[in-house]
Amino acid sequence: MGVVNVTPDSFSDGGRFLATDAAIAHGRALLAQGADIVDVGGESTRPGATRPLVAEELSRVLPVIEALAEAGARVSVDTMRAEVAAAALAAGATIVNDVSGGLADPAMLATVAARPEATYIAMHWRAHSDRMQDLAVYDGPGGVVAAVLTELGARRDAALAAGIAPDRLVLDPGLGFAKRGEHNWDLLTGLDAVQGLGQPLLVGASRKAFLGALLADADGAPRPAPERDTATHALTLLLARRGVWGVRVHDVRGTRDVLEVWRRLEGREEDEE
Ligand code: PMM
Repeated sequence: MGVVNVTPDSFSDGGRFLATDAAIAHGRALLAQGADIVDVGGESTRPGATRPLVAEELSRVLPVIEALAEAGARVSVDTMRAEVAAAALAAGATIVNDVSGGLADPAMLATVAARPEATYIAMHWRAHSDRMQDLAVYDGPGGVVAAVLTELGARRDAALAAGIAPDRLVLDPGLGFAKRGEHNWDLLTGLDAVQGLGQPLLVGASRKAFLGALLADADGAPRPAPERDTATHALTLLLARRGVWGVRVHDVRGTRDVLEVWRRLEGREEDEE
């Protein structure tokens, strides 16, 4: 899944793709590089970000979704708003990527369930970006993995109860959302447990701050976002081997390269068995 952020303040694109035409061109480029899905988002979720008005979010994402769907792409909309999800599905998106897992908008689950052909991605989330890092506390037994199992399991149950089909429901542990660095590493280590929730998993690690911290320079300054792709690719390989459904990434070309190598070797390992 390639990221198409149509926001003025997305940390990794620096707002370069705000203009509709630039976002469409970026989406097309990601498809040409081998993205299976392009994920179009009009709300930045970086820590501390403020929310755009609904009309603003709609005007950012709809023309981009329309153009990319028309070009034959499988398009997802990255939104927490039922109104935006409904409009995006009408404009040609087939996947709703909701980082709040239905918590931000009480109408979301029913809206997606009303479109049986749509796939829903429910991410683990605790609060909007302005206060999510205050809630990055996992003191209970089993730490962050146990908490995510309980909280994401509840979102799975709510989505299924709302009528979303089990084969249309994808879960996401929500790296970086109400999580500190160590929490993300714990979740990556405990991914098998999250897979135990019984739904396919999407993981979004691409260029996130915990990788910047891992790769900090000698003075402790984090590695800048655009220079975190090699680390992202290392994680992608591990995630692919664990059988995740998808990875949400900025660098599609490099991701494809990693997956080609993995598939080639995986084929040989099977041949040898
Ligand atoms: N991360 C971001 C935005 N949307 N969606 C899902 N499902 N999972 C994620 O981890 C995720 C997401 C934030 O990253 P960005 O600002 O680089 O787009």
